[in-house]
Amino acid sequence: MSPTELASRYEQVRETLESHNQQHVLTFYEELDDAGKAALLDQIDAQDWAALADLVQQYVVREPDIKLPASIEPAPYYPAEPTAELKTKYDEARALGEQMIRDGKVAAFTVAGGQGTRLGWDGPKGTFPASPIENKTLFQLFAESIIKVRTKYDADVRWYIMTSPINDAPTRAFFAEHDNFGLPAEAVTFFPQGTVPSFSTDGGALLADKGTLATNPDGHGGSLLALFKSGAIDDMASRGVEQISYFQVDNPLVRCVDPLFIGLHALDGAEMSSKMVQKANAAEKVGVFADVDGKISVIEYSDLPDELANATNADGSLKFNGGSIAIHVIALNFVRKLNAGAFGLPWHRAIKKVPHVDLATGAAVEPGAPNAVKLETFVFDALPLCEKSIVLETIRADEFGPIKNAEGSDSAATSKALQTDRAARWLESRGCRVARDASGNVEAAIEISPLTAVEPTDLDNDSVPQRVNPGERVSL
Ligand code: UD2
Repeated sequence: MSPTELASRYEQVRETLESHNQQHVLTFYEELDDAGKAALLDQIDAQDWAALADLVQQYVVREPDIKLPASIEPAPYYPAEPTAELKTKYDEARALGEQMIRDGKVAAFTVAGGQGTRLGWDGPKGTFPASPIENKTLFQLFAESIIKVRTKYDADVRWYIMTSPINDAPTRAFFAEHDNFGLPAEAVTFFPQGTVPSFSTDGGALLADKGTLATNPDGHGGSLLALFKSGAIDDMASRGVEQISYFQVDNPLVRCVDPLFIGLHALDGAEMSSKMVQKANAAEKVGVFADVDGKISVIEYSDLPDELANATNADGSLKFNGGSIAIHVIALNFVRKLNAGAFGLPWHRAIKKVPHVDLATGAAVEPGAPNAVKLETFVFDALPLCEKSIVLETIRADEFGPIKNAEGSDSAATSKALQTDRAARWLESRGCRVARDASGNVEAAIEISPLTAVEPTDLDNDSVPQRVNPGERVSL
């Protein structure tokens, strides 16, 4: 770009920024070389500053008002174990789900764009070693589950992975380095999610360095936009995919592609469906499923008034018992529909530590305490936009053992114990005697590769040991 072109672009950009009171992001413009100047102008131009100005007013400079809907009831759900009346429907749903997988109508989809700050892992979260004996990474466990489904159903199941601009290159490199863990290269597609500027609490966009706006990924809700914008939806459609099996990168116990769940969702003609677990207790920090003005919704735990969180049924059980574990089936057509109009999920505000440049001195600031507002959208906010949505209960110990923290709850240690326990139960269901202590804890380490089994019935009797003794390490 010639100096005159650069100068005229600069003027346009400055005017736009001034009209939204964000001109400070050009403070160090003159210190940049021409390439740096052009890159900063490009980044600024790529933002919709008028829309951001609204967001700043609504979400950044003050806490948004939480409007509680008039009617909130617990959401209806399909129980994990079918009642007598539902037995036939579950059988039919499972058969339908299996047929859809065989017919290539289902794709697996992982949201892996998060920053994983809580875990303190230096790299994409999916590269974290997660399994109890073999130390397989989260990505390897999912890849092997998908390989198992592909072979079991002789099906072309594709895997789409949403990264962020920050972890896209290292994620792709990790897969390349490991030959996609045995999946054919064409079966794995990566695409980065969108980002939004991070703001100081007074509403000013922050600079990450003198020539770059500080930005953050736009939340897992951004997946519904990125699936479309990246061309992933068109790619899926060209292969005959109709349903997307959505899961998070942090849960090694997840059933990546579940025929029963997919089948129930399809049989009921749902647009986006969810799995739920019984909440561990009233105070557990998970969103709850609710029927809000006739629509299935997830209400964030922080938005659920205490009297509702603590409300009980006549038998003492929690009234709002359905915890959201972020496992969904999403119809391709629903993603298209969302993107056909003005796409809009509500934004959520989080106060986080964001390193930035001090505008007065140009020095880099590493904040010791949360200093900035990050805006994100949540995928479950699309649920109330569905014509039809179902919820299927799943057993926590079977399908939810996330790794979120370095220590304590939801850590690698708790997840590995849950993985071992599930493996033990699968072996026990096939007649194996597993050493357990008086409290029922497994006294050995057990790992069942997803290549061996993604459900207990995949285990063949010859490979199931007769017993697992205390202290043994058994890897199947
Ligand atoms: C989420 C849910 C919570 C419960 C829990 C289950 C929210 C607000 N809360 O909590 O209700 O269901 O999961 O484990 O969602 N991600 C992206 N891009 C982003 C942000 C996140 O891909 O911009 C991915 C991230 O890589 C991870 C997933 O979304 O796979 C969850 O992100 P999180 O760690 O922020 O969610 P968490 O644990 O607060």
